[in-house]
Amino acid sequence: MALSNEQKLALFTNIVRAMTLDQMMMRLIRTGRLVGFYHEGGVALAPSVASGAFLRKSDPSWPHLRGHGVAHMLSRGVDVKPYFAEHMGREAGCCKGRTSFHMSFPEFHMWGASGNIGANFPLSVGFGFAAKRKETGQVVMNCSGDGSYAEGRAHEALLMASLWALPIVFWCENNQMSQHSALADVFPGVRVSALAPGYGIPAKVVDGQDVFACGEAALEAVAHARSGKGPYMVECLTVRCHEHSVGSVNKAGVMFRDPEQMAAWCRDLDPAKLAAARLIEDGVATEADIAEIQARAAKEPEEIEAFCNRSPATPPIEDLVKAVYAA
Ligand SMILES: Cc1ncc(C[n+]2csc(CCOP(=O)(O)OP(=O)(O)O)c2C)c(N)n1
Repeated sequence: MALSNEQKLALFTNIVRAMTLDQMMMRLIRTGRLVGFYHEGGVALAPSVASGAFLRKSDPSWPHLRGHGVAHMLSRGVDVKPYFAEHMGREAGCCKGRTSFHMSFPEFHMWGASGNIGANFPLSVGFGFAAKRKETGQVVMNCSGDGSYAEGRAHEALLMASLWALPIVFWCENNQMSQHSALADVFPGVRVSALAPGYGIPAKVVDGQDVFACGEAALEAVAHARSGKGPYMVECLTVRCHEHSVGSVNKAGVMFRDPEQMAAWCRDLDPAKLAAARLIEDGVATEADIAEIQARAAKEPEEIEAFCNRSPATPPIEDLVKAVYAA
């Protein structure tokens, strides 16, 4: 399915915003202002930005953990300021700054990425079943990494979604790593989407560095599921050009992957740069248009940080214990 110029510009705007905010998170954690740890998105955010671009507000979706789902949230039009405030331990946070990064946005039917990787698969089946039974017309967007597909519940979900022809998009953001394990070491076969035909589910593999290819796949997958034809799988092939997370203890200082290879990916596979070149080449935008979009995105971190800083941090102990139900 072809994208309109307007849709391409929206995808481009959001990949620039997502990558800018990802770097903001990295600055926050490196300067001790972000509580906990952060899973850098880097050059792997194009699939995330496309995932929610063609959903309706009432469609349930699950972000993937990478980049803490910010790119998924932007794609759905969520205001991410309270989410940043939550990360910074501020009262203005989604949960008054008392938690971590597993936040839900019920108004958008966007549910928190679970700390339990793969937990969304059975829940997607539940949402899909309800949508079909109640004839709501909703589509469920089940985002995950490749890691979840090594779990039994992902396979049960694929089977049930197919048997009952549920309106679910299985959106796999495959960076070929799960934490410190390479996909090739834990997964038989070359492609996660090779599972789909076995379950009778149509599937598509796309270049995860190409935000427009990801967008076209999202458009097609959502239209398929919405039309009552059952589930659809999209595998977006991307890379992780840094270690799994920042902020967790690494006493041994071990690097699990080749730093030179990762630096080359960061340099050569930047989806925002690739998309900008395409927009200019195809006459969809001028250099000045691109610069304007980049300048607007560059201002966002300041606005978000000002919002967070206006809100008090570190509540008194009496207030903190009010949120503790058992100890
Ligand atoms: C059930 C479960 N097993 C293990 C973990 C530890 N863990 C956290 S993130 C992660 C990697 C997940 O890989 P993938 O879904 O491919 O996402 P990626 O980090 O590569 O973006 C793992 C194994 C967990 N959180 N939950």
